[in-house]
Amino acid sequence: MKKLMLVAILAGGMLTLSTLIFAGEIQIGTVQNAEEKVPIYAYYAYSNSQQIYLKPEINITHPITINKIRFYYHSGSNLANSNEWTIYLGHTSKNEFVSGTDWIPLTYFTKVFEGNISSYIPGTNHQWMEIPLSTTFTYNNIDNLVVTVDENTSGSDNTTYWGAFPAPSKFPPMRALYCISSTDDINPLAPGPGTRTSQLNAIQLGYEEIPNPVELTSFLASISNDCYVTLSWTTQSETEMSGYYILRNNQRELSYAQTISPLIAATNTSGTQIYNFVDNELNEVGQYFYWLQCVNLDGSFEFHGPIVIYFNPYNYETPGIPIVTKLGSAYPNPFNPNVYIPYTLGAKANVNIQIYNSRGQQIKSYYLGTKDIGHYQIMWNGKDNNGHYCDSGIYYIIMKAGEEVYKQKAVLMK
Ligand SMILES: [Ca+2]
Repeated sequence: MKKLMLVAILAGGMLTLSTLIFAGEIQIGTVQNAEEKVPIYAYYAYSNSQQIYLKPEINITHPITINKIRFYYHSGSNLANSNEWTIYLGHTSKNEFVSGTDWIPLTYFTKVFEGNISSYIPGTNHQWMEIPLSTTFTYNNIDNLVVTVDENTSGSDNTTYWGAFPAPSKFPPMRALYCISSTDDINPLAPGPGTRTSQLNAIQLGYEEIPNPVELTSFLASISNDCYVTLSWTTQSETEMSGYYILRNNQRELSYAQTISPLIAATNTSGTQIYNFVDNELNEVGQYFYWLQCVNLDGSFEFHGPIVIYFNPYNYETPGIPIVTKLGSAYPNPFNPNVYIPYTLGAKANVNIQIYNSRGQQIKSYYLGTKDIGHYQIMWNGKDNNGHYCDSGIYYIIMKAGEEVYKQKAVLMK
């Protein structure tokens, strides 16, 4: 059983996914006017419209996956001849339509609804009309949003009004464009010349909850007696998770941190799950930063951390835990040409350290004399007793403390 010598806990305590997304609704625009032309112009047999909603109006902090749209049904007919709608959502960098032919091509739009909206018409005036989308659309929260509605039922209805904004101004930006036909069903891919208006529909967008793939409740690092760093993390629920990677850097900089673990497979259990990964590659004294990468099945991922530890295997002073005599792991390993050899003494002892090559020849000796209880290290400069640099290869480090003998090895790699 390893005793924990040091525990570093992430500042801030409990972690949750930074991109946690809840189901929600947003409204764009406040109903100020009654507008007959958009999204559909019921007084004419066929109509088609595009409206641009600006990113600041949408005013969200992260991308959302839209799954319903509501238009404000102000007043008018039951749309008996205006009920076959096709709705497209898309992105644009445009802020307005500069002419009656400045349609935004539907090439990259998503057809989110196609069908009869009769059942969605509110029973009374001045209500929101909710249309559930058959295909969701993820708004990127970078561009502006375009809503296109194409009406395909032959015949016309009495004028029908929709809630709109803003209040009229003298030089309003023209962010809506519509066209009508009394005879021909309009092709939304090539609508023909239309008319611009500054009156946009007030709309509401519903967006779906994206299940939180993992809830992480802790991410800890500890250093054991044998100088290994153990990273452990606890999850409360996992769905659609592929697994985890541990990354490390000696600076607080994720962009060039090194991935030091294989993919540690997730269990995808709903209960508490504890994971551990042991980093046994540290050998240089210093600060180390660790990150946990959570990888979802779809390949998307999140980083957590960093947590920081100070690694100094030669300077443990833990009250109540007696230190034992041992020869520590040489570092760095492989080395060239200098290598540090740590050791601790649990009792006062006469200490010698000898270094042997792979042929069993003693090539370097340190007669260190009598030492008190404590932590020590020596540095070997890679030279033999004659002052010559040694060749690449495995070297055995033998420490004699009193009557006890301890052994380690290190690789000189030039
Ligand atoms: Ca019609």
